[in-house]
Amino acid sequence: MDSIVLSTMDAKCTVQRHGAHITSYQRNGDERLFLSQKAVMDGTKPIRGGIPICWPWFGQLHPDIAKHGIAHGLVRNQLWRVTARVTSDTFDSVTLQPYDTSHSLWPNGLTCQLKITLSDHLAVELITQNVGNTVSEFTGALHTYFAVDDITKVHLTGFGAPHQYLNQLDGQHYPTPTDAYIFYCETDRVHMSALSETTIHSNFGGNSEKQTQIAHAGHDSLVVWNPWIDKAANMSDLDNAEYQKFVCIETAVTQGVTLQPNDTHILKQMIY
Ligand code: TA6
Repeated sequence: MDSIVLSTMDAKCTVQRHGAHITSYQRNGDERLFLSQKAVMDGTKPIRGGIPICWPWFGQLHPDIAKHGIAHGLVRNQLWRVTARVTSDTFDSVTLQPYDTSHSLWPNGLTCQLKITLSDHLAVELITQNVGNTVSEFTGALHTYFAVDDITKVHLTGFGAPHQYLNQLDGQHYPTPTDAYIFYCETDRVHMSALSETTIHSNFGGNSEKQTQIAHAGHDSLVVWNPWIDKAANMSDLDNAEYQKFVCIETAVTQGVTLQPNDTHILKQMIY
């Protein structure tokens, strides 16, 4: 698969041109992202793991989803081309945009770019511009799969500010947990809040606790997902036991962004 490798003194990031899909981010040799051993890497389907780009809609949010059934939009399963490549002694960056904008469901007048910058952190920016002359809207997400050693030894912080989350499993809204945010079953939650910093604590309480800090911007929601045992067993591109090895923390716009002509929106996730 055609890929680009960004590198600095102590970090490396691999981006597949298929889907502009980041499949690896290593800092001091420590892999921060999960990539399924069964990920399909021949360009015939979205890659399971890394950072799928969900645009111009998140999940099932397109109004005609029942007709087309395409989850997570039009760009994660197509080839992107490099439009810029800038390197200095402190950062390495690449910008890409999708080749095929001809789909009938592509929003009028909107363009999409992904800018990836590796420095002392990894910054991923999904840039939407309205180059048309009518109002247009979209939803989307940076659907990041973070690597963990054991999902049952993970807890999340940064979700404490009082807000509601939508449980996508039953369609109901709940207050966000006030006790430790841990995982013990299938979890699929859209936190309706622009929380700006979250942390994944792996091997929580153990002597090898690891923290992954994530900053979010341009979002209206954070999505937290783990398929757990049964759903993982029904995913052909995920080994049955691999659900234990990741948690998705997704910087998202799920409430809809309306762009006036000449407006620009940036959805940004920073991984430290
Ligand atoms: O972000 C959570 C979610 O919408 C889940 O409902 C689940 O469908 C997941 O994304 C993965 O979706 P995918 O189409 O990549 O299998």
